[in-house]
Amino acid sequence: MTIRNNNSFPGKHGKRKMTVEEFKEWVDKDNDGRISKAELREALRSVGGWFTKWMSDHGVKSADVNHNGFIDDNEISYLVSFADKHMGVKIQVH
Ligand SMILES: [Ca+2]
Repeated sequence: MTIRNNNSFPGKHGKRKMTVEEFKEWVDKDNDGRISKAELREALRSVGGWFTKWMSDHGVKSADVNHNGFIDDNEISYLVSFADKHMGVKIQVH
């Protein structure tokens, strides 16, 4: 397998870098513009994260400032440090 671009997931190779837009595109599977616990959990799973149920609960709770159960566009910045710590993803904030 040849890795030609930065679309491969890290693990042994360090953190994956992406912009907020790319992060959203990756996690927001149904493109409804917000991230649910299930979507976050799926993303965690795809990077081989542990305790994905707990982690996604925790991630959404910590970012969901208006407590509607989803991470909206304006809350996604709160996920940056979570993604950094728990998903091996370095989100580049402009
Ligand atoms: Ca969504």
